[in-house]
Amino acid sequence: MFKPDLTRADVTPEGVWMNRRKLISALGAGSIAGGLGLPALAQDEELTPHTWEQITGYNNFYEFGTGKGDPAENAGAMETQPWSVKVDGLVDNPGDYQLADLIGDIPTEERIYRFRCVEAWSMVIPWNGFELNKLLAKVGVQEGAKYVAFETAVLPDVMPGVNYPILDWPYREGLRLDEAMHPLTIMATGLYDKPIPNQNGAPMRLVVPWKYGFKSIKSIVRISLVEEEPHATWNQSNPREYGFYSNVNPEVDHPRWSQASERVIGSGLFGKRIDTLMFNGYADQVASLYEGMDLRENF
Ligand SMILES: Nc1nc2c(c(=O)[nH]1)N[C@H]1C(S)=C(S)[C@@H](COP(=O)(O)O)O[C@H]1N2
Ligand SMILES: [Mo]
Repeated sequence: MFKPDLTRADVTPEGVWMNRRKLISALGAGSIAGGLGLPALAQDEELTPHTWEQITGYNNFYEFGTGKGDPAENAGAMETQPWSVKVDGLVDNPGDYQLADLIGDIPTEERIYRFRCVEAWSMVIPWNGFELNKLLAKVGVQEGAKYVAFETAVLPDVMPGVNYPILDWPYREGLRLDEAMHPLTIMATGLYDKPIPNQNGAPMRLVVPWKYGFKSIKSIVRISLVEEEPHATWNQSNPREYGFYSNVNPEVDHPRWSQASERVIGSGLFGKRIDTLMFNGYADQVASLYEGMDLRENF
C-alpha cells in the first residue's frame, strides 16, 4: 500500500534547506540500508526544496518546444476546458468522456514524489491527483488486458513542436497493467494545491515516480487497455537509449551518460548532485514487480 514518503517540508518554502538524513528516513531507510548493494549516502548532505518557479519554469514538453523554458512560454495557449479523453480497448465502458465525467467522484489527494528525469536531474514535486487504479476500476478492465497505453493531445495550432518531426507524434507511453495498478502510480490534476499548469501537463497527466520522467506523459487524451506492449515514444525513437520499462536504476547507465547521480534542480547555479537511488528511492514498494527480471536487459 502507499506509504507517505517525502513531505511538504521537502518542497516548500523557498530558500530553506533540509537535512539529507531527514530525506533518507522519509524515503524509508529500508530501501537504502536493506541490502540492495547501494552506497550509503552521506548524512551531512543537504537537499534544496523546490519552488513553484522551478517546477513550472523548467519543463520537458516537446510539443511546446525543446527548450526547458519553452513549455512555460508557449503552453498557456492550450485550451484545456472542455477536455475529452477517449477510453478504448479491453474495457467494459469505452467511450469519449469529458474529463470531469471520467474522473467523477474520485477524490484527489496530495502525493509528494521525487521526480527523476532521464537527463539526470530531479525535483521533489507536490502533486495533487488520484491513483490510476481508481480510474481503471471505473472503466472496467477486461480479461486479457496486459498493458495500458496513453496518448497526448496533438494541437498544431498551439503546439509549435508537433509541426516538426522531433518525435513521432502523438507522444505515447505505456505501462504494464500491474505497474498501472500500483498505488504509487497516479494521475495528476494539480500541483501545490492549484490546478496543474499547462506546461506540467494540464488537465491530467500520468506520474510514475519510480520511472524516468518521460514515462509520465502529459495532457492525456487517450487511454487504451491492450494486450501487446504498446508503443512508447522515446523507446520507439531510440530503443538503444530508452527502454520500455525506464525504471530509475543507478546501476544501468544511459549509453551517453551515467545514471548514478543526479543534479537537483534549483540547488545553486550548477545544481547539487546527489546519488540516484534504485527505483528512485521507491524500491521497497515496487521492486517486487520486477522479481526475476534482468533489469539490464529490461531497462
Ligand atoms: N506529452 C509529453 N509528455 C511528457 C514530455 C513531453 O515532451 N511530452 N516530457 C517528459 C519528460 S522527459 C519529463 S522529464 C517530464 C517532465 O515533467 P515536468 O515538466 O512536469 O517536470 O514530462 C514527461 N512527459
Ligand atoms: Mo525527462
